[in-house]
Amino acid sequence: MTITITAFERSPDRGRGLARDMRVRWALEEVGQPYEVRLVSFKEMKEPAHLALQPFGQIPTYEEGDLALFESGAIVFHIGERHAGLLPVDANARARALTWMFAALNTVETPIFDRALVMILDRDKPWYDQRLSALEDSIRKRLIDLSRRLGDADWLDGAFSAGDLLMVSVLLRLKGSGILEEYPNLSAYVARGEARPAYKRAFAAQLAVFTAASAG
Ligand SMILES: N[C@@H](CCC(=O)N[C@@H](CS)C(=O)NCC(=O)O)C(=O)O
Repeated sequence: MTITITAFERSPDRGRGLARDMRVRWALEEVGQPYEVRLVSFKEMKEPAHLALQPFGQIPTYEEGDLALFESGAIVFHIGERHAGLLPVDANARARALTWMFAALNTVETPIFDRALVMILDRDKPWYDQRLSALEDSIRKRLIDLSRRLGDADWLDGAFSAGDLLMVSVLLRLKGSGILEEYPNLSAYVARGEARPAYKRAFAAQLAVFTAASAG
């Protein structure tokens, strides 16, 4: 059955691979599943056809036969459940991988994404510097703990899993900010994720969309 995901017709990140279709592309590449991409404009994302798939009018979505999913974490989990390569077979190890998926999305992504939003939307506000600094403090709190837990391991819990895929995806938004670079083992962790062939294929595919949109 064909898998179809949605992605931005023209990603605001200009092909840096930060939009959340990237993590779904990466998961599909890790498990070797071919997929098609339906590109949507900001206008189309808020129209009934897309809202039927994604109630909040966002990307990514995932369709496979009569199954339609939204939420990048749920999609990555589904891919991991259906195909070998992203979730351990051992039940306890699988539960721990799921825990890291939630940790990435609930605990680590939240302040990182809030910082990105504030930097885009609130630069002209009188409280901008204070808010940015508070968010960066919250991020550092998370990174200190994550860095300590990772230590000198390659991945968070044994072999690479969907937990690492999401954690690396979330941390990538900080690359080049100077904050991630304060934690050399986390920088190296992110680089290990980016070095995976599946990541590279996914990144190239999303970049090709941006390049084509810019040329057109
Ligand atoms: N929690 C959702 C967030 C989805 C999300 O924020 N998507 C962004 C792109 S990365 C989007 O569609 N933004 C446009 C909008 O919200 O209007 C997920 O993980 O799938």
